[in-house]
Amino acid sequence: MSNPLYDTLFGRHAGKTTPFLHLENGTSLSHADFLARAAQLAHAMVSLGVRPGDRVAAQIDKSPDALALYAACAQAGLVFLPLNTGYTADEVSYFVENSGAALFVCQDHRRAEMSVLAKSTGAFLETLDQDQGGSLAKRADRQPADFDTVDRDGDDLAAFLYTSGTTGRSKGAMLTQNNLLSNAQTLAELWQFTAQDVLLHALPIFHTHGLFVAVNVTLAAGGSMIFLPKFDLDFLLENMHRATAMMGVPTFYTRLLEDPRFTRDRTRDMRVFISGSAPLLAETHVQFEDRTGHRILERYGMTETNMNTSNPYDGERKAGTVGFPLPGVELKITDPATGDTLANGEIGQIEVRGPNVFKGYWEMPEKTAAELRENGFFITGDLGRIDDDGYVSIVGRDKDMIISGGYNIYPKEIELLIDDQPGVLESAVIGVPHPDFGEAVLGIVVAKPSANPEPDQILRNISTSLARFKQPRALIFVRELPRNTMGKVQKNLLRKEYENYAQ
Ligand code: MCA
Ligand code: AMP
Repeated sequence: MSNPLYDTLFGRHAGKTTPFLHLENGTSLSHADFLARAAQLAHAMVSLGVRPGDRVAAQIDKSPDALALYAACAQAGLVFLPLNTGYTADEVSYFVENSGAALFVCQDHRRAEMSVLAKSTGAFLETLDQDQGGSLAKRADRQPADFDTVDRDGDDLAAFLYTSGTTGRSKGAMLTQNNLLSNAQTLAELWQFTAQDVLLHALPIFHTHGLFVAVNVTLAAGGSMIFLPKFDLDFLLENMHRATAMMGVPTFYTRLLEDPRFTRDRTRDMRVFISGSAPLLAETHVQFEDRTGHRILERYGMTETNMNTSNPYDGERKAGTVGFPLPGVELKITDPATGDTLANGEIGQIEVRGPNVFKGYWEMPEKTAAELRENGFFITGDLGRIDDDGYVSIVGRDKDMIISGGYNIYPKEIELLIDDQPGVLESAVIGVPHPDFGEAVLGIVVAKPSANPEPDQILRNISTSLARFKQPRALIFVRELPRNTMGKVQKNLLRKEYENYAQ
């Protein structure tokens, strides 16, 4: 009997009374208490009728219980499907319906709003809140604190994460136990994590970075985490001396650097700062080293593949690069037209293959076939090059995507909503440089002849269907969109024209 993901990341910490989570209020939760709670949550879900292989969608605030729900899913052989808390009910309904989730766990205050969608999809609806609140927590309180781990194979699904596409429809990336486990073990070893490490955890846990990198690496090494509900600059500054490592998106690092309280002295006890999810500007890398003496370790990953490359722990961390392919991961640069491998120094599409690469998109065989080659190489949609020392750089994207504060935003989804508004002929949504978020969303709109739509009204209308972080910061009306001879909108020209808009 075995369950590789649960046994390796969670089960082996059974009985440990040392702290696993250090909480904001000064208390801590031991490994043993955390696992007992996970077991109670596993029982609670099973008591509802949820069975191995079922999907559990969760749109819940970050808390020890939220993390225990992930462990509970692993233990009960359920497929965990975490969702951004910023998503509107419209957005969530697609994920719950498309995944065929058997259970949807939401924030307690949104129960009424979500009950319609749960009814229409047939999913059980439960709630979970911070401080062990919510109906699932109450159900769990009455359950035994140990649970017979469900047998799983490394190739069984462990998680679904939805990632948007250029067509505007989200795809459920199916991740297996082995995908998650192999990556966690590789990274823990590469970044030299040990049981003595204390990770400053301020990322959300509904995406790869906060959950499958930060949490899984800590679990693989047996370390602990200072577990914050969200990014909080003051808390980070005051508590950095208690930590040894931090993982963050570039916005974390630029925000720290903007604060004069962030000094070399505060980072004295830190071992490593890791960045990813969005490009880290070389100048941020340099400023960070000047201020603290630490060289940020940048790595590169995707929802479909977890992590692909990393700068070395020992050895040169080259600013502006994402380092080397991880041990066990093959990476090549290919010609987008022919698929042929290009020589070092040439720019092409990045393809990766390894135990980290997902199983495909849920119920989307054509999309899977278009991106995942039969030989196992996944076409990332990123453009890059490999230098003569073997360092990979990302130089652009083949896919039309904006990264704002580490969140990915697909313009098509927003354009479809704007184009539907009264008086709008068409639109193009672009990312422009933003000092805090890296990129900000801007909508360029063409009105129908003789129509005069109000930008604020359009923004209000689409806000009910779109998470706040995806909403354009502004709409700019133009007479027409620039197009090439094929009729395709030239977003590069728009990005150039409005490059200073958000600065
Ligand atoms: C918040 N807002 C945002 C964002 N976050 N707008 C655009 N982009 C964002 N990322 C909105 C808020 O709703 C608010 O709107 C306003 O901006 C100001 O909010 P603020 O308080 O400054 O923001 P915050 O709460 O401090 O959040 C910023 C943040 C957060 C800490 C950077 O977005 C964050 O934790 N990002 C991490 C994302 C992440 O984990 N990505 C990993 C994906 P209003 O105007 O109403 O006030 S995994 C991945 O990409 C791959 C696999 C990988 O390689 O890791
Ligand atoms: P996601 O859709 O959340 O999986 O986002 C993955 C995408 O984020 C990648 O395909 C890259 O475009 C981008 N990304 C992740 N890490 C980095 C990085 N270190 N530098 C530049 N882009 C990155």
